[in-house]
Amino acid sequence: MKDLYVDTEEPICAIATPLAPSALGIVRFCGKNSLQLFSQVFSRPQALRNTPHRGACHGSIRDQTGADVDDVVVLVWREGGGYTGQEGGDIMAHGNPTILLGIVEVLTRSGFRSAGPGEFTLRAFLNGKLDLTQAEAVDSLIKARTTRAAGLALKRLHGGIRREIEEAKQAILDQLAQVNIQLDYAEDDVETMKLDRVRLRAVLERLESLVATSRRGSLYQEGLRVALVGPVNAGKSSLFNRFLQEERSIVSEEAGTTRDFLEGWISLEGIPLKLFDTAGLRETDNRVEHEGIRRSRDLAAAADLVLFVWDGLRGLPKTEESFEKPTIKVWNKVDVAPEVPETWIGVSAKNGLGWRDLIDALKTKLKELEGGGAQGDLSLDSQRQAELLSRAARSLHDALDAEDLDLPHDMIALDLQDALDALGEITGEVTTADVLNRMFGSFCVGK
Ligand SMILES: Nc1nc2c(ncn2[C@@H]2O[C@H](COP(=O)(O)OP(=O)(O)OP(=O)(O)O)[C@@H](O)[C@H]2O)c(=O)[nH]1
Ligand SMILES: [Mg+2]
Repeated sequence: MKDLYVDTEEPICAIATPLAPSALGIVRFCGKNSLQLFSQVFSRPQALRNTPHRGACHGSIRDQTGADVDDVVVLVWREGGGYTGQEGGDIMAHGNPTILLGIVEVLTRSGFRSAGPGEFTLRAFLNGKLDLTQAEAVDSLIKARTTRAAGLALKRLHGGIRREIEEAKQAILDQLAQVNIQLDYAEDDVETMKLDRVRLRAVLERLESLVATSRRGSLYQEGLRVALVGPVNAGKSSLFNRFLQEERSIVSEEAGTTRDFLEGWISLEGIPLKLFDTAGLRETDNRVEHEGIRRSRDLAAAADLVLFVWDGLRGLPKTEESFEKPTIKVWNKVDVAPEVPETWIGVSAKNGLGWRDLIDALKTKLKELEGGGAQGDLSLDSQRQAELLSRAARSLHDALDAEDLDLPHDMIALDLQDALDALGEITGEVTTADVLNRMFGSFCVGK
């Protein structure tokens, strides 16, 4: 990937909306003197230059031959304001992909560079508009698949994680200052200081419970992979269709109908679930079906949760297959096979009987998978944050242990400093270009 960290003031532009016919499409730009630069291809340069921060200016964009490309409204951002903190604008054009690409071409001809992924947000970060937890929240917000996931991301965007970290940092910093005083006056006969263990333990608990929310974070952000697995004709495709509320997968009384797997997203309690309908398991000489069955087993192995679907008409299975994954055993066709054995959930994919029970069983499993972390609505969604928080917690532990063992104060100081560094990396006070490149490289272009 291209290094994003090159020139952070250079005028850049990008299409910020999907390339599909729509009422409006937005091309955004920012950078040093970008309004002046843009005014050269705008039909009303003077009016644009006079437009105040957050003001709108109507006009048209012209190509190098002077031909109009589109009538647009430009929202103007002055330096210090806007998303990035740099001067720039959002060009609201007609949402025709050809027009939007045409506008970008006009801009790049006149001195703008096409922005890389996340480059606007990178600039917002570098200009102090966002810290890294908020920048990551922006990405999560854009990619969230359910309203609940979006709500959690918005909490982070509003600084939920940052505040937690700041509080922890303050407490650690206070203690480090005390230890340093002790170090500076080591020869003098000052009273030996003790760490405020109650306060530091409270901080440690907060950090650890934040780490524990990361499971929930990734659950909401990435969703859960749920595989419908079972013998042929058990009703996997029928269940899949009922979950999706559409006739997506072919259902037939013929055994071995589904060969390739199908996937579809649903939302349960705000958690996105990616469902897989798979080929029925049985012994077969057919090579295509055999390959399908191999894929079914792979999907079950890679899933977070398996719905093992069984045809109740066949009576209890002689041997129970284990997928070494959290599994819900579904006794399908309960409309014609009403004797549901213990530990099974009886449903009818055909008429919806028992559906509530299946959903409840799913919800219970989701709760288990969501894990601990009683931090209200806060959740970490990035592995990066979770790793750094764990490191901070470990160092804090070490500092407390060092005191228990009567180790010298400079050892305690080192541990406290490392905890601070880790926390600083989370918010982005200390980062490297490498970290930034990696992080922003996965963003959408135009954000
Ligand atoms: N009575 C009854 N029939 C059902 C029910 N669910 C599915 N069936 C029937 O069972 C047959 C097989 O259903 P499918 O959904 O295609 O089963 P499958 O597990 O996807 O089968 P393969 O793709 O061949 O592995 C069809 O004839 C369905 O109409 C149910 O709850 N009750
Ligand atoms: Mg099927």
